[in-house]
Amino acid sequence: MTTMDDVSRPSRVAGTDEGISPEELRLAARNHGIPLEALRYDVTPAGLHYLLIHYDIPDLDPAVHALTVDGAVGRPLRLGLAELRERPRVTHRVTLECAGNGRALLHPRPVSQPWLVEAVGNAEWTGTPLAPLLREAGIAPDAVDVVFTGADHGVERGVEQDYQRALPVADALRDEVLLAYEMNGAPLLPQHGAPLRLIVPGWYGMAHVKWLRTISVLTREFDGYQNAVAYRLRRDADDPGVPVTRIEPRALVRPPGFPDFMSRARVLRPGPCTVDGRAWSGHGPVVAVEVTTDGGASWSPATLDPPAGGGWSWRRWRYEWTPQPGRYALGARATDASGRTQPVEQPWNRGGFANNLVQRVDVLVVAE
Ligand SMILES: Nc1nc2c(c(=O)[nH]1)N[C@H]1C(S)=C(S)[C@@H](COP(=O)(O)O)O[C@H]1N2
Ligand SMILES: [Mo]
Repeated sequence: MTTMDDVSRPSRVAGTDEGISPEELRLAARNHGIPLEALRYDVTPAGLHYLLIHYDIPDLDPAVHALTVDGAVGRPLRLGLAELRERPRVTHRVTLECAGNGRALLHPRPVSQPWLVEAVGNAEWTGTPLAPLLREAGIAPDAVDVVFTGADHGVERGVEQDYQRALPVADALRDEVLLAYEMNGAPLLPQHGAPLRLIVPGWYGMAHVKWLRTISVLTREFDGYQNAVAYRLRRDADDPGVPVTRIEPRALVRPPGFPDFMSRARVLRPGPCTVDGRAWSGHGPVVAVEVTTDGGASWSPATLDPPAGGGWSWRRWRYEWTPQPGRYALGARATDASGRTQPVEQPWNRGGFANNLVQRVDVLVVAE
């Protein structure tokens, strides 16, 4: 008998010397990262924002698309896009990062979308706040989880499913959670969830359900695949693990100079140079960034630009550097208001989530 297991791969960690497979390459060609030079923009242009799609982009018609709110509510709702657009309208600038960012740099490497460090973007999301809608629907006092279902469908490790993620009710009711229909002032693009998606500022990407069609309130904990199986920090396959939630602090360097085509190593002329980048955290604002030019042996403080765009947006940092000819390994390390910072040892887990190990940018400073 043929079953879905014949096409669907189990979760796996690569062998010691195993390179990226054609299957991982195919995922990487669909799901692109931000080009690191685009860290120059405070608001990431939509086409340069990273992208992650588990299955296919669904074929949705905004003219007929409707959002259903059901489950443990007094008054189930059904709203079209026009009705959602008539509701109170807010815009939040939000840094979105995939929980798998950094995965392909882990040793051993969990086999999945092979991100290096580029699965991030900072966009302006416009929509209507979720909490008033849940209150209008009469959310039950004993509600536990709120489940968000996308219109995309697939199979993952043998489990056929719609893409679904739940939030604990207290998180779903936070003021900043949005039902978004615009990105950077334009209607959502198909790949970013058109015509409607969830935005959960501060949380890793998997919570921001795209192509949103149903919101269901549960009086028990949701046990769907993306919450109970996929997005958990586990030491090994038998470990029940803990859920992946908020974004760990990270700083990225906008690579200075110009790149070599194949190695992407940077070439720079000697003399004064402003090294800059962006830093963010979902656990509180970034309060400090330090820079290394020697692969982490020594650190110097960077200057933080004043916060721009509200508390959910990344922050620019800069560092004045006057290198002599030679080889350098640049990196930056963010610390947030909760005291979290970036590790110097990789934070390994079986899914390859939340790896916020300090980035390494190799720079060759050449004599004039
Ligand atoms: N319906 C649906 N929503 C989804 C996904 C998906 O595959 N299907 N991917 C999630 C993941 S893992 C991430 S990181 C973000 C990526 O959002 P972006 O592609 O707009 O950057 O969308 C999330 N929302
Ligand atoms: Mo993701």
